[in-house]
Amino acid sequence: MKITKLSDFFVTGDPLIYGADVAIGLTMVAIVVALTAFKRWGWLWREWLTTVDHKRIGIMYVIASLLMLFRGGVDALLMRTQLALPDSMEFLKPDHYNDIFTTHGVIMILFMAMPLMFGLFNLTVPLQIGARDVAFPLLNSLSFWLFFMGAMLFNVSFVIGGSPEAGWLAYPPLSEKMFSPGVGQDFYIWGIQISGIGSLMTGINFIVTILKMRAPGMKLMKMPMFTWSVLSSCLTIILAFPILTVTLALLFIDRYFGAHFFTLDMGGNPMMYINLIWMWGHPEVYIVVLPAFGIFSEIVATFSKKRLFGYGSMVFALMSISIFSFFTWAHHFFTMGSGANVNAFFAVTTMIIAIPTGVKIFNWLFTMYKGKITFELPMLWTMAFIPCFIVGGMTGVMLSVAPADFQFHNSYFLIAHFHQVLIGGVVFGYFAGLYYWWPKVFGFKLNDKLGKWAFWLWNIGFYVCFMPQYVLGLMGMTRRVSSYSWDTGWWSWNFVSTIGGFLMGIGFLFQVWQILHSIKFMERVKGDPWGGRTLEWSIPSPAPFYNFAITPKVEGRDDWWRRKELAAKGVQDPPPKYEPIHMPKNSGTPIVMSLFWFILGFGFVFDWLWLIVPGAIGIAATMLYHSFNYDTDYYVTVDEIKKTEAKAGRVV
Ligand code: HEM
Ligand SMILES: [Cu+2]
Repeated sequence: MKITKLSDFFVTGDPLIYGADVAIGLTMVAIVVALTAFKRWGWLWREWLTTVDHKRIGIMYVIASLLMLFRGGVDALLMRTQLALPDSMEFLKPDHYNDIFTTHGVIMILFMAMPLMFGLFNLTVPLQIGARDVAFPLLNSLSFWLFFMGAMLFNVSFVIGGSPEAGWLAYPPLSEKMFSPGVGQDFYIWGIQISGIGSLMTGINFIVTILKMRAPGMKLMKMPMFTWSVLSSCLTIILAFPILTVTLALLFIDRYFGAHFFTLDMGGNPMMYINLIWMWGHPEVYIVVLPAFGIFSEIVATFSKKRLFGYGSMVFALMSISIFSFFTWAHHFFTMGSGANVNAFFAVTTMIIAIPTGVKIFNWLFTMYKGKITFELPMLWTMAFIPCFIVGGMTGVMLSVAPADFQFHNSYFLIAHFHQVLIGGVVFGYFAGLYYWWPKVFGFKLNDKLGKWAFWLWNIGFYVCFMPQYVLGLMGMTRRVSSYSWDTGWWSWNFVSTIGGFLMGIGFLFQVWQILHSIKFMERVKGDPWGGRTLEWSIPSPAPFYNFAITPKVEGRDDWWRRKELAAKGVQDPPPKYEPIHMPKNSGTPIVMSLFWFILGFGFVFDWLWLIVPGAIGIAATMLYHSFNYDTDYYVTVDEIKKTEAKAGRVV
């Protein structure tokens, strides 16, 4: 793009955006000043930016995703504010509203849910399977930095160049050059593409980790349920994400080189895009929800003090959901004229998914039955999830009835449905996981009282916000409208809905407060604060950098529980015999290479060859440089292990 005046580059003219400019500028200055004043640059680089430790990478994922939850949440509240004040006032102009629902959707799914999920994978999986790290630690760090740079590239669009505004899935022809001539759509393509490569690599990394790195004795059917859910999610990732990569690449070729894959003139077809994007998009929603199922399984068993009911059927349900998720994509366009037979097929395959999901819910309920339940925060979130997800699932089945969908399609009924499963299932699930594993990761507990406030605000806010939207949908309010007239009778429902949105926003603030408060009054915990069942609870909290001083030998499911039972009967573990531990060294390659990806992406967005070329050369050069680096690992000495273990205070 040729820049002839300032407003070609910086987004101008909107007071909200000027406010954001100032806030971003001030925050960056504050960060730089703080790092310099406290002499923390070296520490940041050595301990965090170049780390290959899965636990630290997990923490960085969690922090980044919570920031994105904030950004996506602000977007949501801006939209809800506009919808509470229709007609009379143009708080958001229609164009700006388009920007915001597009960035909100993309950020929530790709830059909030996905990284929060990867954060939990990283924090937990190696510990659950008794491993020292993931299979490819350096690749893991590269995945994180690619996600991060992709997210940043996408995020700068609202102050530089302009946001995408063709919806979160960017249907052509609207997303083609002809109808979206600005750079927003290119930010969309490159932001998602770069982070998507990272996601694909994470999928591969965790599949290999789970298949190859389990402690001796941990047969597949002895794995903790969360690990199973990660495996099923990652298998879905490696089948689905290549479809996304290709689809976005084709859209890029359309926009950049004037090809016509997705335009009707010159023989292309937008329907092709819509099929492809949903072949990724539908499995994507299962990719994010399956790990939540795994989290609930761990929590329900731990806080009911019982082993998980129906282990085998849980595994079977996870796997069949990931397979079936690939045969349902056309339910997203029942109304687009596929014909009755095609619609019937996809309606039935969609409804079938309710069966394994129902099996899982019954298994959780049976696990709780006659259990000694304690209502700690992770368990509260799990209990809130179950009814919420049942209602969301049932409205989903309603939508999957093809003829009925002609009524519901693109109405607020749909918006209410998918927020119910995404918030009630995914967000509540990951919160539960975060509360559950927090003491493991950081070695201290989160304040209970503030956490309960947050819990109730989120839950009440959720129902106040989204139940009215089912009604609005039935009253005929369609999605993606920024205004409506008073005589529709929609105002009061929308107003209530907006109040609910703000309650959830306050809930989020309580969580931030909860974290800050708990850091201040740090309540230290031992290795096993909840009375856990799986291996991650058998080592100190926070885990030493090498995780397990001695690789555990696994004999049963819930092996840590089994060992505790044996210990209660007086059976003692033999005294540990330490051996040197082989560890990977930190590396700057991932962050440097990802920075070059950012430069390349930015160059493509503005079509600046002078930026594309150094970006591409930089990527190739870092790769080449790294392939000549043989100094990648080291051994931790027995002495150091002994010292670290003594300091951490072994739990057994
Ligand atoms: C925290 C409370 C949330 C509120 C108040 C909220 C609100 C909204 C609103 C007002 C819209 C626009 C509806 C329209 O005009 O079509 C929307 C769309 C959307 N939201 Fe949310 N949202 C929330 C959380 C989430 C979460 C957690 C996710 C995903 C994990 C999510 C994913 C989406 C998606 C994919 C869209 C569709 C965007 C599009 O039409 O292209 N939202 N949301
Ligand atoms: Cu779907």
